[in-house]
Amino acid sequence: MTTDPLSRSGLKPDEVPADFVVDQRYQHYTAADHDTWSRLHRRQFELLRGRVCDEFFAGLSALGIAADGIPDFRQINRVLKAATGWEVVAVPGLVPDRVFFTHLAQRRFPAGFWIRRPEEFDYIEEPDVFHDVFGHVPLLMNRSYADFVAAYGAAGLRYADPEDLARLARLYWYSVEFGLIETGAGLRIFGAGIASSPGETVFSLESAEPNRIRLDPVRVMRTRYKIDDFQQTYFVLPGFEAMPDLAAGPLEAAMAQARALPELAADARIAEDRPVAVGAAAHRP
Ligand code: HBI
Ligand code: FE
Repeated sequence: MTTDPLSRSGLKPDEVPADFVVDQRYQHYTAADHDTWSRLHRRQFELLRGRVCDEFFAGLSALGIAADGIPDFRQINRVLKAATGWEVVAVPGLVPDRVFFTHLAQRRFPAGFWIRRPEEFDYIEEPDVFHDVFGHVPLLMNRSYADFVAAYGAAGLRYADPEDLARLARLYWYSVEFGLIETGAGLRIFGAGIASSPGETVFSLESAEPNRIRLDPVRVMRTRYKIDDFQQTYFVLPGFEAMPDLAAGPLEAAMAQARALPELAADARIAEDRPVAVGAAAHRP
């Protein structure tokens, strides 16, 4: 964690408990904050039509994550908790890895409660409420995604070696953050880092530049990633039921294979890769 987690939240250190969970302070949002949310929501909703998987729109709708303003986490949680046992908790920003893993393992999704400033409309580095709630929370209604994210948290608590943790984080990065998925209607987005970014929404599906290859856990765990630019490789799931198995046995088997093989650059191509064609049915509403 490189940035000061409190810098954007307006909270003082003594206002943040050990688990980093704070009140959303819903009444503190200004009209300008809600307007930023509305404009971000409208733009992404329009752009995602025909580009994001159906489960994403189903989740937005079921949870009432709408353009009319920043959602109240209490309202989201009424529906989410009953559906998959998950809840959204407010945090000041990036939290330490162990704290993050512990929340996920217990089906609490830590969401930044503050929203980007108008001058950061197109891009921010830290996760704000738009990235976390618009990007991640809809798919927590999907059983496979919900189980995967909880298993990721539990897995994070089983590893201590920084290189193992880096390999594990790549599995999350290339699926939950930047994953693509094959559907009957063509290739679709499901990663939150893509779904909350207008530029990457188009780039990930339509650019000729990046690799798009079938998600293989060992291949993913070997692949470094860029945090300050569009991805050079997208991994494609054949369906949500094919999310990697992060239970102790299968994960450790994949981890052992990845440890024994060289790391790969973000734009690497290797002989075993199974490229996925964008296809004529993709990205048209
Ligand atoms: N904290 N709030 C928050 N959100 C994240 O996505 C996050 C984090 N802390 C650590 C982290 N992600 C990653 O480095 C982990 O996947 C290890
Ligand atoms: Fe994220």
